[in-house]
Amino acid sequence: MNDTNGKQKKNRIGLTRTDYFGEKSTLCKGCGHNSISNMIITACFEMDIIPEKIVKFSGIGCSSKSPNYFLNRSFGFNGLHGRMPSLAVGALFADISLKGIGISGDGDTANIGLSQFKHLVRRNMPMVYIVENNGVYGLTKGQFSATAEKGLSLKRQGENIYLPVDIAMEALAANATFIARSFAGDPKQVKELLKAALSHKGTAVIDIISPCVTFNNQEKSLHSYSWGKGHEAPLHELEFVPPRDEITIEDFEKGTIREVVMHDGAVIILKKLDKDYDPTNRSQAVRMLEEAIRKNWLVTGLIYIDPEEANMVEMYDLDKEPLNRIQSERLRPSRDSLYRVNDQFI
Ligand SMILES: Cc1ncc(C[n+]2csc(CCOP(=O)(O)OP(=O)(O)O)c2C)c(N)n1
Ligand code: SF4
Ligand SMILES: [Mg+2]
Repeated sequence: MNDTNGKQKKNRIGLTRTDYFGEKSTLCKGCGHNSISNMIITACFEMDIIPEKIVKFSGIGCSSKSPNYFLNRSFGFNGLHGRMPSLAVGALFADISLKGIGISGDGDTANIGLSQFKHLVRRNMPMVYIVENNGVYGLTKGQFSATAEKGLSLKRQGENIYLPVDIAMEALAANATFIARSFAGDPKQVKELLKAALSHKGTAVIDIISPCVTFNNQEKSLHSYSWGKGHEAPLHELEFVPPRDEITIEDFEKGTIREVVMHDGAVIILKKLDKDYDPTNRSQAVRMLEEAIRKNWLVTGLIYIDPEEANMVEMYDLDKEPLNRIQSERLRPSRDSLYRVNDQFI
């Protein structure tokens, strides 16, 4: 991104987009995961995020390698397969000055890590939880994952005989406060959802259909580029307006928009398409997901949001000073206070 003098454009904190880069990706060319990493870079750059204020987490998988490919200046922790949520809970509880970005795969989240995922979500940790969903275990050469559709037939795997797990539905059942679905082939929507997710105070789950071009990209597969391109059905057109920017209503036709005000004052603007969908209505979200599952619809957009529900930091009423910065002298009870406690039991 260059300005009119050909110089790299800077954001409000003086950083260029390059300052948000990671290492060069070693994933296959055309893998959906690469496109998501690019959108994370752009969203963080455009939101003027200080990279050192982000902490990255992942489990195991091609998807879980992705944190290496964005935000080199942020700390990151690559954990065990399916165990990223417990890592994230510990780290974000210890340092409440950080925002988490977790990258997982469909195998990492919907197979081995399903219970970890659900407990993270119900604790409403302040983090973005991205599932790069391709219906297979890419890293271990394309076995069916729990999100693969029944009847999917792959060259070396035969036919999948099981019904799939729907990540958005699982998140809803676990009382997630932000649930979205997108498609790696729709980078604009991915970017706007990422911005909204980064502004959410609790756990923001984004299930992104992210095709594995090596093991699961045949035309009829529900996780392929061609299926996504031909069948994506957005619930709304979505735009994120940060708290510092004014909403200019002339940009939108009155009566066709719905605004969701976030806790930090940012606004998500949802332009109605043919459907009149309200993402703050939980029962409408359940009905819509049920119908989408039944009819194999790739419904994308903001599925559900509750911007006010307390996150884990608020539940524990933690002090503003992060626990990991408090010196041991202040954490350790004084000799006098210990005597006072002991005296109560004499
Ligand atoms: C405890 C454990 N079991 C199995 C594995 C082998 N394994 C590594 S990655 C992976 C699945 C990755 O699939 P997914 O999360 O969908 O990521 P993708 O590679 O498709 O992006 C498996 C089964 C492991 N590393 N650890
Ligand atoms: S094997 Fe599939 S998921 Fe893994 S990098 Fe290649 S295209 Fe991506
Ligand atoms: Mg996968």
